[in-house]
Amino acid sequence: MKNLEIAAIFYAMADILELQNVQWKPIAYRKAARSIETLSEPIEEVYKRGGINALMEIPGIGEAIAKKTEEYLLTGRVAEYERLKKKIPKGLREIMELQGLGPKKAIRLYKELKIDSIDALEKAAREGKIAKLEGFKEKSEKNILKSIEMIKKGKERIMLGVALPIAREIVQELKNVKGVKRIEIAGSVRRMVETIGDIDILAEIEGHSKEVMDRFVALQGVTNILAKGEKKSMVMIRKGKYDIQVDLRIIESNSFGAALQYFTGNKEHNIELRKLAIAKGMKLNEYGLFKGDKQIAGKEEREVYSKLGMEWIPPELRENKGEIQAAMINKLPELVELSQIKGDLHVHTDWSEGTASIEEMANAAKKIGYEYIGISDHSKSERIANGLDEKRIEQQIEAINEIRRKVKGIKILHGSEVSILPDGSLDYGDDILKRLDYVIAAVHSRFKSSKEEMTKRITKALENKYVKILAHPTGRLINERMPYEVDLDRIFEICRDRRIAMEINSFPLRLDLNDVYVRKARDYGTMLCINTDSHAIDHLGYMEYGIAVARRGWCERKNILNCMGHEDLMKWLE
Ligand code: DGT
Ligand code: CA
Ligand code: CA
Repeated sequence: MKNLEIAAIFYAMADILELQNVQWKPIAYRKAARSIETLSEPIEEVYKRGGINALMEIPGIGEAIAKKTEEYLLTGRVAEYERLKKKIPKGLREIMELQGLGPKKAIRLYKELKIDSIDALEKAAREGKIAKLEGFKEKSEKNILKSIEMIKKGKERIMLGVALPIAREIVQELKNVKGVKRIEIAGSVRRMVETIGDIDILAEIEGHSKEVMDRFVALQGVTNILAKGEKKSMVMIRKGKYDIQVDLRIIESNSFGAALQYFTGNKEHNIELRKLAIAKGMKLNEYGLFKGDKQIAGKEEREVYSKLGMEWIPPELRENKGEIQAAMINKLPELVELSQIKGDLHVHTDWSEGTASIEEMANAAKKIGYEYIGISDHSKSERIANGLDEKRIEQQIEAINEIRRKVKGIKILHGSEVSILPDGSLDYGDDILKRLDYVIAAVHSRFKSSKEEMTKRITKALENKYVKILAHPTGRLINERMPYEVDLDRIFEICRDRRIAMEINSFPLRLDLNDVYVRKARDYGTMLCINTDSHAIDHLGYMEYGIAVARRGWCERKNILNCMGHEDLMKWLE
């Protein structure tokens, strides 16, 4: 429902107009905004029912505002608002759009503290000036700093789900250039970090590097050549709205393994290895492992680790978080692998907001080689997502029974992504829940609740015996929305004790739980479940990103619910 979005725009327009000392209009916009935000039905429904005339029946909405509302519903923006935004300082506009602050407070900061840029805002927040204003608290100061940090990061770091395909495409393209013997992705992409600063690629060339460098700087999407040399070139590549830097280094055959190790990082891991080498009377750098002047390893990465006296360490673990110590005593975990996944339990279809039918999804999962797929559309309060009310989910039960008869070779489970309502109750009664194979509980609203409230809310939902999975447990969207506050340690314990799996949501924008929390959950002995949250057939392939998170969280097969075969899974669900 778009009520709050539209109200926010009218509030913002009122604020800007007020800032420009325009009379009356601000009052009218505020009145409309208040009226829209307290409307009991989605404004898009009102519009569908009777167009502009129906909108004008809403108290406080005249023709002009009704037209702007229509414009927003049809195009997702209000031109007048965009125009107004241009009239105020750019910095102030950025501040107005800052998450958790909003236009009203931004304008007060501008008027009362002359804050007209993100930098000025950051400074004021750090100096504690904001908390002193009426209506602002220390907590708002902290939130402001968090949001600033996030947009600063967001401007430079790109989701793994965007960077990895770009990196692979480049490698694929350059692989075929004459003379290329080895070519590998290094850096954070190889470690499968959730966001990427730049892409690092290493290549070994027979003969001269000119041809590969020429091809590299002429790749599709290159907008800027930052450097072009025999040994190293750097370019900026644009894909859609993303700009990312790519570095290509040419490495000698004898050093390729050492360079791959060095440029995979991370830095802390490298520093620790180098210290270890020194302690053993050796020297480690990007050219090799040396004893005196003699190179004792360097051609292959595995040699570097083995000559240092340890197992080869999977790139996902290379963060200096205990992996070196574990590798030295042969105690690295046997990390879970994509091929061990037996099914996907969080999948949407065209019954709610997905684009494919149940049958199409099931067939696609079968093609991947899964034993089972769990259909889990939205519950009734997710109205924008076309969530299923009781009647429709009853119909879906029938439909799935039908499809089970038709589609052989894969088990179709019937689940539901049931919203956890603000009071912690679930969006369906037990009479519906008990008829499903499993229930995924999920928070989709009121993200700004206090930690206590949110913990209480989720805890209550987890008391329902039909809940088997807690979806995207922190609600964060990478570079877009902060995680909500919740006592995760408490939730890890409850889920462990009640045998509820916590989701590793593989959707690239989510990756929720993240690697750090996954490792914690694993240490608690809490079961995890890697799901894609697919809204289309293509999305089933996101499983790879969830696997990366699980691996970075030190998970083995036994920690992951959907590594179970169908029979074991059904027992577990009981
Ligand atoms: P990113 O690009 O921010 O996502 O992260 P990385 O890890 O790809 O970092 P990047 O591109 O700056 O450097 C690639 C790798 O090169 C890094 O993971 C470790 C290595 N490296 C870079 N600078 C240093 C350094 O000063 N010391 C050591 N030991 N290694 C370094
Ligand atoms: Ca990098
Ligand atoms: Ca780099």
